[in-house]
Amino acid sequence: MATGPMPFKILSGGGGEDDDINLNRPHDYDELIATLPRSKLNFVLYQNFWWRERLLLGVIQIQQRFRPRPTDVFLATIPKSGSTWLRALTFTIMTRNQTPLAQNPILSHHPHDCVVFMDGIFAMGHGDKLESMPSPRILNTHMPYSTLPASVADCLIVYLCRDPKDIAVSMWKFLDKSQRPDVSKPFSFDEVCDMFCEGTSPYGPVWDHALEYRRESLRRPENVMFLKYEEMMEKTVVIVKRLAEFLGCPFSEEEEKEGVAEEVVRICSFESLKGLEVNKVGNQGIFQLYPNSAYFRKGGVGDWKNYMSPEMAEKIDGVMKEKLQGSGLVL
Ligand code: PAP
Repeated sequence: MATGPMPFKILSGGGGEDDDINLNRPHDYDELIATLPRSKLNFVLYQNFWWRERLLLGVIQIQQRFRPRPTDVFLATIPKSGSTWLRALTFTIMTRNQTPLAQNPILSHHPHDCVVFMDGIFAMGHGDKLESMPSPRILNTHMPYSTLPASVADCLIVYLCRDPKDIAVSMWKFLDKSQRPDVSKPFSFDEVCDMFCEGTSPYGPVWDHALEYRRESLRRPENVMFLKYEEMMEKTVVIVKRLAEFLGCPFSEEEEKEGVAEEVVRICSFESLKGLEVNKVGNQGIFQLYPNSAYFRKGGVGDWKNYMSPEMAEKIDGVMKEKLQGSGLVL
């Protein structure tokens, strides 16, 4: 029997909007939702962070029912910070000895089918399916650290953050790709930028999200690794080697000689993944709302310059500077 991380296509054979009927809905869920403050763009405030309503149900179920295993690896991000890249790299690093690299499942499965989005699986009422996954499980989440079950402290967590200006553009462009007209472009680009400044972006405030994980990574560096998309772009091989060490599967001397880390980086690069047939066709995402290809838009740093006014960029930078003052973190 195969062990270790494996592709996990929970939606194989279909899946659509009707799948978000969650049969495990707590009886007082609607009452709770009705009491929560709402943002202008209709996100709800729960435990100091802003959530999409349909995903909050999954979050509450994770808090009530999910039992992390000490061998679990969590990949935590704010949406559009590079989770697809981090999932691909982590999965490939951890499975590199199960098959020759040229046959690694990352080349035949979408990265989101190799590493599941835990919050979405629970939101759909399929949380129990995670129980049958072999260890070590790799699980992606957007949940802030303080909202995860306390026992994740025993697990490994990799956090990836990104310049909020690039996140805003990425999110705006992503919404445009939705298969559902009422989801596509519900807000203007300026509204998206403003919600990052106000702290009401999904899973935000973006500064608190990053600060919580950063604090944990400073306190317990052996358990929590803190990464920045921009630094990963600059020195991918160096960071991939560090990531492998952190995950407990460092590249051996022989692998160093053979350039295995470099090959992992190449396989998981934006150009490589975007070019794969499996990532060009079909739909993805917990509610099958987005085409597989939507997760590979442009890749890279600084695309905000092509969309954002200098005034808006200054505004976002100013808010981040103020909120992160004294922390040593720059976003
Ligand atoms: P998610 O939150 O829906 O999972 P996520 O993968 O975090 O999305 O973010 C998508 C961004 O990562 C896209 O950025 P862009 O819109 O600025 O282009 C996407 O292009 C980028 N991305 C995807 N794969 C890679 C990769 N292999 N290397 C670098 N960037 C990538």
